[in-house]
Amino acid sequence: MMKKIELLIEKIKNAKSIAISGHKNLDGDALCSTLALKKIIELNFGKKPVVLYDGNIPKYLDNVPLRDSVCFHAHVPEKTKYDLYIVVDYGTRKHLGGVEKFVNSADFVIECDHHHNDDLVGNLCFDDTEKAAAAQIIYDIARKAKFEIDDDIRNLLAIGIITDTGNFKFVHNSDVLLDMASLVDAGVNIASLVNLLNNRDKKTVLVESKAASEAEFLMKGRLAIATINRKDYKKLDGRGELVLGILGEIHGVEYVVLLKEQRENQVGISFRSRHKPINQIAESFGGGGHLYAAGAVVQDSLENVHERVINAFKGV
Ligand SMILES: [Mn+2]
Repeated sequence: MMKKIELLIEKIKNAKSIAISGHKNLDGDALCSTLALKKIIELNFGKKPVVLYDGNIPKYLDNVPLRDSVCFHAHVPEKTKYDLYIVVDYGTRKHLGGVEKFVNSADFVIECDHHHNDDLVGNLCFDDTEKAAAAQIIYDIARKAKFEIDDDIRNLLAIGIITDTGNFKFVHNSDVLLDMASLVDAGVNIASLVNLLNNRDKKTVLVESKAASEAEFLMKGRLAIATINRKDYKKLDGRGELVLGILGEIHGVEYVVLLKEQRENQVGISFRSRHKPINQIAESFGGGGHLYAAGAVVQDSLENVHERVINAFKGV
């Protein structure tokens, strides 16, 4: 680990241009761990990395520190070449979206991720699928390298952890709680960060509540399937975490599936599971993710995807 950190430090020191990105359509961890890393590099190396993104940043993240310092990828000239590209919480190559061309053309790529992925983009990898959030990997590097960190960085790392654990509901080991404890000891206030995140758009909350109230229950109530059609999808901000959360709270529900009709013949699927790993089902749809929370994007009609999902759960 120390050898890898030495190489990371050397690469940052020698880079004239540095870019950082998470996955397309950012969530709290993707946004906040990239912003935390940006600030760490600014504080410790006096350099100004750019955080590039593709897709949407949900409104509930509007008030996170340094939110305004991200740059939409299409605002950067196509031929721009970076000496160093750091991808954090990126998932897989295809989740990079519009920033992939910049990652491909960079001289050196470092990755810090906690997703399962067989096609790594990094020349130097700080990957750990045991981590609940990519923010923990950034925190780990910062501590081992003895980097200076400030309140913005601590709050950003804490938000990455809070959002990826669903306010600590998806914690599977104490490791993430120990990281949070050390952030709290250094001044992070969890209650005020949770409050800062309670900032959702009314339209999306109403669309998500409607999808939850119209959900169907199969397999004797063990499988809940909710659908957001194309018209409502336009009002959705984020991935539909509320629908997944509401249905997952119901007694007897083991699996929750959310189908989002993103456009004609394109459906985004989110899978959640209480006890059994669900990532293999997501992979059978060409997607992936974590053991109990995974997803896929399928080029097919909503009707067909709905039927295929039901078939995929036969025998589960
Ligand atoms: Mn993450």
